[in-house]
Amino acid sequence: MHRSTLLVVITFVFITSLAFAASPIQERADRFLKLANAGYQALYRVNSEAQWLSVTDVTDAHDAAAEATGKAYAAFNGNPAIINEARDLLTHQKELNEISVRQLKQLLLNAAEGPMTNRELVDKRVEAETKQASILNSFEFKLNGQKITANDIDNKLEKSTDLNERKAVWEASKESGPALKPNLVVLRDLRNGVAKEMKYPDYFSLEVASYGMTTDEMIKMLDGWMATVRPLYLQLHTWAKYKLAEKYHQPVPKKIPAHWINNRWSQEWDGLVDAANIDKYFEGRKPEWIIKTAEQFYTGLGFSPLPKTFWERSDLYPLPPDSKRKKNTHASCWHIDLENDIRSLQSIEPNAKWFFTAHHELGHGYYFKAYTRPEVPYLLRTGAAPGFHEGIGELIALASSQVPYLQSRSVLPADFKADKTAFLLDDALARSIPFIYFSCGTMPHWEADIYAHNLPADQWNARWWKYVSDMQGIEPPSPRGEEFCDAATKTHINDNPAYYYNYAFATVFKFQLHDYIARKILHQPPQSCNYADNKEVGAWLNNILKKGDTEDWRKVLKEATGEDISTRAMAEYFKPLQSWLEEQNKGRQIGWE
Ligand code: X8Z
Ligand code: ZN
Repeated sequence: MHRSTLLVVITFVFITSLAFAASPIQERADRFLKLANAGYQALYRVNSEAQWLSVTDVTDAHDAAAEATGKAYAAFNGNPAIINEARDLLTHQKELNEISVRQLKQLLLNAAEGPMTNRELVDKRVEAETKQASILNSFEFKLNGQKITANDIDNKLEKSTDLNERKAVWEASKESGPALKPNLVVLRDLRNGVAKEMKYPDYFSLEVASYGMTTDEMIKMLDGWMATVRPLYLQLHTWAKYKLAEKYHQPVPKKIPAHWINNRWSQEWDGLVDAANIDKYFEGRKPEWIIKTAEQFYTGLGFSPLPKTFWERSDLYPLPPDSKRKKNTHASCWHIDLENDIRSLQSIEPNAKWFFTAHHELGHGYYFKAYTRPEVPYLLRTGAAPGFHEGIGELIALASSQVPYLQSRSVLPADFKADKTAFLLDDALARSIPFIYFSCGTMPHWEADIYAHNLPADQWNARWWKYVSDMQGIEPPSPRGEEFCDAATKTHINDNPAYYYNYAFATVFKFQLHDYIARKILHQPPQSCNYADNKEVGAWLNNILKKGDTEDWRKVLKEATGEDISTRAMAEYFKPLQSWLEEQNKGRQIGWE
């Protein structure tokens, strides 16, 4: 080789190695993040184990353990050394790769849940959180002095046509509110306190920061979604109240009394469409069959079976009536160690509602599984946004409710003739449109009021019912004073604060994903299609899931569907209903104003 050529080659090698060698700042970040990830995963596991025990078997000893590990978890995540190093490295953001920047930001979000710059405050928060969970998870509902489970409440509201009985059951379901309120008032200040310690204006703002949004931006997005589907909601509301008035032999009211609706919070309006009621097809089936069929949904798409430990460690079925054990009755799915220890907590009974819920919960489980890979650091083993996690669950719940799928799994007979309008109407009522007004309206507005706007505690129930009334068009069976705290009867208000708008996001998002899958992959009508055993659908979904939180949620959504977040797909899905409802509602007073 000629000498000058050699010189050129050496210079080239030198320059390229400089370009590819990590900068000192990147090296510092890599070393720091390696340690931070290891510590985070270790404490996450220890804490999750203790939290799991405390919600599946509520005892003083389990509460004490959960409180201790909660403090240890915060002591690591909120350690000033971690906060300072993450902040300092972020001042060099431009010199760092994207995945490092995302981890550093996540470290600061985690720290803000328990910043040890104010240890006393953090300890108090952990203690109050543990206490609230314990009250919630061990609360015993009573009807006429007799113990009644949450499933029994739901089943009674599903079946009873006696309005006096319905009112009594509905009122019984609100009894947990007064028990939960005093400590929720304490928690409001403690949650705001930790957020403020890290310079967030309030706790609601800290939670929406996962979307890169402010409280006002989030509320504006939610209000926008409500506005776009309002004409359809007003038609559905009108149709439903006439239907219910007929069912209960009552005059047609302006707003719908809450105890007329099967759901305790009127969040979903199940059981209004007889021709779409498929509960009878679940009678006599085993709860085990429900969860196995849900797993089969995912394995059919090409995902691997759930780990053996899922079946050994999950807590999936209701407790026997004489059981001394107390457990949380709301469904959830847990990534205990951010590796392969995945568990679900449910109380599955053989009905349609639990069938869809089981599909939803495994959506979380399969999301965990997909991003559990070396390329995704522990700190980013979460959804691209929290609403993505809920959205995947909701997408599969939607897919699991469609007639061709139910037929392919022999839930419905092969010759079942579906009344398409009835099923679409039930889809809207039971899984989508009224839910938008609860999840975009009542819940986030009320929580923004208590956290961001410091609503005095003696106005909490009045404000709750103002939103239920104005936004959902629902009224309580009789006046509800401040001796009640009806918001606190909703699980998430206690143990998943400032989170519920994620289900609103999930609802809008699920229709976008579903629309893409139905039209572009399956070439079937979105209102009636079948994902069963389609590997292409699985591969497409896996592309979203496997990323975890390594990329911005807007980019992930756009790359997958070509769209930004919007109600377009949801509105198109239900378009055939609008004119049908207008026809049915001819001559009726629309809405409640
Ligand atoms: O809480 C849930 C899931 C657990 S992540 C069962 N959902 C919301 C609720 O029940 O209020 C699913 C949809 C709405
Ligand atoms: Zn969920």
